[in-house]
Amino acid sequence: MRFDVLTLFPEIFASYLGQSLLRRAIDRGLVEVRLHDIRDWATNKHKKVDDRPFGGGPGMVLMAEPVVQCVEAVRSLGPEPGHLVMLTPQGQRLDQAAVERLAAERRILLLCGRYEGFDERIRLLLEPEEISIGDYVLNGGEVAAMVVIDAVIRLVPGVLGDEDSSAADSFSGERRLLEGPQYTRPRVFRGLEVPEVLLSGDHEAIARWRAEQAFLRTCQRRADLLAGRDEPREPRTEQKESRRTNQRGDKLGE
Ligand code: JDK
Repeated sequence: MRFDVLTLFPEIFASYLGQSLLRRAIDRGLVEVRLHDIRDWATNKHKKVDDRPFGGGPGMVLMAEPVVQCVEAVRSLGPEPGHLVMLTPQGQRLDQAAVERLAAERRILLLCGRYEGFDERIRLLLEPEEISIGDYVLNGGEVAAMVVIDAVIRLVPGVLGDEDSSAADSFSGERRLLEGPQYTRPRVFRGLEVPEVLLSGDHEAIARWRAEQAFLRTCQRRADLLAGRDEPREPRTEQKESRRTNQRGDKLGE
């Protein structure tokens, strides 16, 4: 999987790319990330890449020329043009289904903007897929691009040490439920004990308990994820009630 990141701030990516999981994936040739400075394609003598919006208004707009030139040049660097993704608050929300779709690409170009956004002609000429990572305003596309890379590379075979763990993720595979509680040593911490069933060695009972806990936690926190599923949903009043219970089903004091 190859990523080409087009940005005015390539240095933002350095520490993320040096992180061990990604470093190992890059060293093993599973993932490749190339950084391209959009400013290198500025044609004016001051290397200016932003300008005031026509019609007036606050802030500056990223100019079409350096961006379009940069995308065209970067596309021609590889054997295939690649799938162009523009990070923007106006895009389709990133979810695990979108991540899975992106993971099927061989080459992805991630276009990161700055200022108050992109000159519209960038969209009209390049027809990128526009992706938002959530309904809040970042200062630019770089952090969103790292989110996309981070989520996608988990699905690249061999990137995670354990081949199974990405398939078992909260939002991967068939389940699409939140995960239930997990515990590791010690068995008792500050008086809080690990649920008995997890120590029982009864693998069927453990699987049943985990499935229940995952369903319960999803009902309590993200009932929206259960919409359109076959399982019966709890009525509203019971849902409200279950917010005040802990994972064992005990009432919490108020
Ligand atoms: C790319 C620049 C900053 C964008 C306009 C918005 C209401 C008008 C600043 N998921 C997500 N969130 N944010 C981004 C993202 C932000 C970006 C860029 C991606 C490029 N910015 C920006 C738009 C505005 N402003 C709030 C008033 C201001 C992706």
